Amino acid sequence: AESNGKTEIKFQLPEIKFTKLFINGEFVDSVSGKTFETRDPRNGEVIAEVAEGDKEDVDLAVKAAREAFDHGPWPRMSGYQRGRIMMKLADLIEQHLEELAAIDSMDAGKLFHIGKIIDIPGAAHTLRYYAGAADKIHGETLKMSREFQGYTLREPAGVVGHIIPWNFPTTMFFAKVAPALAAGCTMVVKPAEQTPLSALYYAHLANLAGIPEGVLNVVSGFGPTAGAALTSHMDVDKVSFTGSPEVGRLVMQAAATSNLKQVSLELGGKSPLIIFDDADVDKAAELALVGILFNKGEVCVASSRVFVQGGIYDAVVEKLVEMAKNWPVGDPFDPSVQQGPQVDKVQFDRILSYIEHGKREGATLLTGGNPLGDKGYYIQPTIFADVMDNMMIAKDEIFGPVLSLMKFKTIEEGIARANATRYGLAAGIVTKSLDIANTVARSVKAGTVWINCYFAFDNDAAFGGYKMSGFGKDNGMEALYKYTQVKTVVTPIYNSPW
Ligand code: TXE
Repeated sequence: AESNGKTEIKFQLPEIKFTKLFINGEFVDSVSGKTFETRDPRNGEVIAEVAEGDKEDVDLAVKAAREAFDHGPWPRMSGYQRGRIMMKLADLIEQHLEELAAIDSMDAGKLFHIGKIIDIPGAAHTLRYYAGAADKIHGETLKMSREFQGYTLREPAGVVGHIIPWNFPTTMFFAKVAPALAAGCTMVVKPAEQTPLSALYYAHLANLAGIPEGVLNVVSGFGPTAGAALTSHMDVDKVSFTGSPEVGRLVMQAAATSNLKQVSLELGGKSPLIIFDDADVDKAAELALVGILFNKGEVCVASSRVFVQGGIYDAVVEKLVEMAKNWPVGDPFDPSVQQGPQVDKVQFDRILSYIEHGKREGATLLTGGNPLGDKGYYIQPTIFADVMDNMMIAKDEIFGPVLSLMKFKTIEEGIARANATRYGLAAGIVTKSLDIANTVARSVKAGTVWINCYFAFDNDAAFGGYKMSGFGKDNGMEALYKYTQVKTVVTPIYNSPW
């Protein structure tokens, strides 16, 4: 298919049913009565008016979560019971699969056919993974001196604030909510202002599944108001944040100047994919291209810096450019399309300005570089070559379909340049050599390393950053433990034989 970005597919869009805040088991208007618009990035048109939560609404939501934590059934019921309710929520999500995938496509410009097989079923899987873990949260028996015996309890962390971004509205919602639910926490979720719709729908489904009132509250609204109120709240015990490094700093500051709440941050990246001379050219080019274009480059682990060793540089570049030119961009409801519109005008303009920077800084534009069509926020797959490590396009997270290509000679050079970034979220290695793969995997400073694959996520695979990509993991048992706190209990022991 030709890249076009013009055709808008006729698709029966779902009716938007949930646009109010969900607090203490009920959908309510914001205290101020204010609403904000959420728009369809295919055409910039308003989809719905959504309740705009602010400090007063966050206060009410935190109060409900506090009450549910201190006196409600959720932290007190057995892990097995919590797990059963979470399983029910997973079933409900699958029953509404098409509708939910369509909502994220309208709200975020995500591919409908991918949403149906990855994002939405993935949310159900995540819930089931943590549901199964809810009755297996163990402490340890401690090896203390003969006079004492001790053990640890893993208790729920308390009231949690989750602040989530717009690139994976469903995946991020459950990556944070599911382990926190399993641990027995209660919570307030602040979805991104660009994509509040599926989060509000999940509040409804959670209610249907039997999650008690006050356990899962959703307050839609903006970052500096609703988000900041959550991070500086004296009665929130922990904040889990995914977003930009700039806001990550504000989250830590707010935690520091309020009640020193625990914080975990996932702040994006500038992930290297390092392709060695012995790699299969077609496979390497495909990994590099999908690595940057999946979800239109709005991916925190996007392979935005591709390092290719001198011996196969020309061959990989030729293949990459050919594939990029034929990459189908267009309406996310079209099943033949691989790239939809950027989430909003702000991101669209930001990406285009980075492309201009790249040109001005002297990188060679091999393909793309322009918007597509006359409506909506579509951008051509864009590849720059001759990118120097100190150029802005090599340093900043662009969060769009823009790839920077770099040529390297030795393994040492590849490792050093891959690590020459303030970020450290993920890295990819393409090689047939076990020695190279092992050496690079251990040398690269990143929270996830993919060898001869990319985007290989799993509920069981802990995910999070090194360096300025943040700290604290999503996924895996690590994420479950993140929502617990460890208590050590000690008793004296008399006449121990050992
Ligand atoms: O992020 P923000 P933006 C990166 C990506 C992108 C850039 C800017 O490079 O281009 O950040 O995106 C909430 N207190 N990532 O501006 O503002 C906000 O409402 C509390 C990478 O959209 O960080 C939203 O819910 N919360 C990233 C969330 O923070 C605040 C995903 C993220 O928005 C707040 C998204 C405040 N003061 C962007 N200000 C990833 N790691 O995948 C904003 N928010």
